[in-house]
Amino acid sequence: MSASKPVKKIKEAVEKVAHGDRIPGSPGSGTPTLKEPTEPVEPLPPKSEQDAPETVTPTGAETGAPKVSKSQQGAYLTTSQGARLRDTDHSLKAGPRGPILLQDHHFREKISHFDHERIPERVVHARGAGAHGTFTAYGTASEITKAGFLAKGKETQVFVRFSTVLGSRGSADTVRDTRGFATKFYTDEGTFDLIGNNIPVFFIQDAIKFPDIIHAGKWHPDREIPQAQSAHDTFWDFVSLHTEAQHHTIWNMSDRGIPRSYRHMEGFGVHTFRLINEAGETVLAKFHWKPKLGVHSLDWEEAQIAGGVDPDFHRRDLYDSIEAGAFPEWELGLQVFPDTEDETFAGIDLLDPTKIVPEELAPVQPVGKMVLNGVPTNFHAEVEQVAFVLGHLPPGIDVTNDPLLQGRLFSYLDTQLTRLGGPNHSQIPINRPHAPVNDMLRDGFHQHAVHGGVAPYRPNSLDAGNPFTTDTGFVDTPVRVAESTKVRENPVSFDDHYSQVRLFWQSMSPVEKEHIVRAYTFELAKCYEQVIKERQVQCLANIDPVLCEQVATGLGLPVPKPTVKFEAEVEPSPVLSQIGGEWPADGRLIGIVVDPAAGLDGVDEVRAAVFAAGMVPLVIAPHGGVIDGVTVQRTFATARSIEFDAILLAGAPAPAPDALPARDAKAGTPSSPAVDPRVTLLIEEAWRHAKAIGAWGAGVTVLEQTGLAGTPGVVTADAAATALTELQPLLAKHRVWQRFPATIA
Ligand code: HDE
Repeated sequence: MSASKPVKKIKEAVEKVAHGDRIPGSPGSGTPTLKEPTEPVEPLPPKSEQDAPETVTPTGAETGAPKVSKSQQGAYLTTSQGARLRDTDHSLKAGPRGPILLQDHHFREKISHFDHERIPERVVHARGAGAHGTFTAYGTASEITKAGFLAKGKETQVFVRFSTVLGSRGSADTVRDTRGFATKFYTDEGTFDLIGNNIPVFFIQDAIKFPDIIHAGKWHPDREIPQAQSAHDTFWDFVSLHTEAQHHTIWNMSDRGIPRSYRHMEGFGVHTFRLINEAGETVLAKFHWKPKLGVHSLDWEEAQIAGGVDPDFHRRDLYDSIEAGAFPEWELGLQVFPDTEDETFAGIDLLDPTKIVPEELAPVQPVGKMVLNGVPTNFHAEVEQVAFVLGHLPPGIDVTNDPLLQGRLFSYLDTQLTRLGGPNHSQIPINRPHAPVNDMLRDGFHQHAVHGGVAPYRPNSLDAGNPFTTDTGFVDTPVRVAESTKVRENPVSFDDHYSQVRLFWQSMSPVEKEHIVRAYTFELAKCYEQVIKERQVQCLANIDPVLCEQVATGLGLPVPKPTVKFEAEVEPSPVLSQIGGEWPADGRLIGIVVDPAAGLDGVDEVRAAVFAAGMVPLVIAPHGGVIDGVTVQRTFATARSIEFDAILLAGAPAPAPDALPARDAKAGTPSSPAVDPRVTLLIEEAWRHAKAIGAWGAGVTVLEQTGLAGTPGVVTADAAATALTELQPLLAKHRVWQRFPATIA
């Protein structure tokens, strides 16, 4: 390649990419034409300007991500010092067959930098995905907090990172675990980090026990298995001995432990915070994120299949939905309580992070809306390097004495020191505040600022006394600390470990109870130690006799008597159940199975209708390419039902002669099923996971052959559009709940 040739634009190549030439067989594509260029060319256009394949960008909507080149900046490869390079593919050797010379600076720089590309993964929440967005305040909180970002109409940029807790960076998304939901609000008055979870309570009441619960939940130290699982002895050993963990554990064992997507999760600040208004008046408050799409979970079998078929299931959903223009959306809400001396509400200790305040007693009041509309440009720079720190609070929001919260105030700043290599991690682009910074922090590893001035101290006269403090800044609320003795103790009110676990169980619908029973039974059956199973079953006896009896039966254990006596019956909180509502179907995925031989009548029409309803259609055919002008997005080999929220059948062919033996083949007897067994599997799985199924035309015959026609949530119609219309109300309910057996009242 000659270095002297002028840079030539490769408009044609770019246009080909933009029009889907990367999808072999897409309309007008012919043979893929993108080849390695042989002379300097301009890099490909920024990601946000490219039309990704039709499957994920139906609206072509703009994302909020910064517009930078997907490739490097500029045409010529250089060293880190800007020296242009002539060769990067051959190391400098003493002759073509000789050893590499130490003198090869480019080799050493390239390999050495590569050797250090990874940073330590987070000790917890290592596996995550993040996105950019905007928060817009309703102004409804202005009377209780002076936080400027909550003033009416105020827009604030945000970055959100979702995560699992236990697994390593490369672990599967759909494991049963708590999910992190951490939001960085880049407010004008300094960054606010709201670091929450999708479960409103925590395992422990005092931060000093965090290493214990995490050592118990993570892999066993001798073999480093299992990965991202709580279904093992050490986890159940700890939570059965340490009964304050039982509340969080039942949430994990419920469907909340396996969310359908990040877009379908609630978020909770967990702790009680203190809000301060302009007049200096205070209230206590809990933060809640309410998803626009409602809370929706996976079925356990679905989650397990996804772990193998698509370990990036949640990450992919987040990015695909943003690129599809179905921007994930949440309302931020507050539960507000008077700031009384005893810091309780309705008898519930607000400083105990293992307790909720039922929404029926303190409704969640909406204070703003968050929309995520930008995917990261570079995962490492943004998602890996983002550092959430609990002490990042703007004026108007303060902490309480919750002992878990107090400990976290130390941990988050501390952990970044090793993870991000020193004290200047706030200077990393994703962590830079959008408010002007004028601190007196100096030097240290990775210092990027070139600080002027000679007096980074106060008071000074040499820098004209700058910088000054101001009364409009952050004020630590003058809260009275009760005169007391220095002790290592909890308040007595923290001793109740069971009443709210019972409350949660009793708030579930029969189907959800069934799922909880199965989850406990599965997880405990994975333990080797009998004594651990027995101890946890004893804990279940203290929660509810039916729960205990069902799990004990599944494990083949005797049913113990409760050791805890409830003074009064608990009041259920129906709002905790995921079932019964109807929600928008934005960005839901509809698989459309077609039979090329039968023709694609109505497919274009139904695709347009799916798009118009804000959902994404994916055409599934026996082979890839374009059939009757319609691009195939999944083949029978790549489609699994976990990906789709509903299946529409336009038709399905009989299996090809070289297909795998059919499911119902008897030994030695060749079988010739009428429908391709992969389609049968797709439909049967969708049915088992209580998803809506519809058919028209030749598809109706296929449904009849599977024997599922006429069962709940399976609709048939003469025309494609009618089939979709009948499917939509089922999607709004998330699942066809009556398909799940529910024997528990
Ligand atoms: Fe965390 N937690 N945590 N945690 N946590 C971390 O900070 C810690 C707790 C949560 O996407 C770490 O930067 C202690 C509760 C999320 O980057 C670390 C205690 C809640 C994330 C840490 C808790 C959370 C973290 C690891 C007990 C929900 C991921 C990496 C007192 C309200 C943030 C890091 C991200 C991450 C410590 C308990 C949520 C080690 C000591 C309760 C969402 O600092």
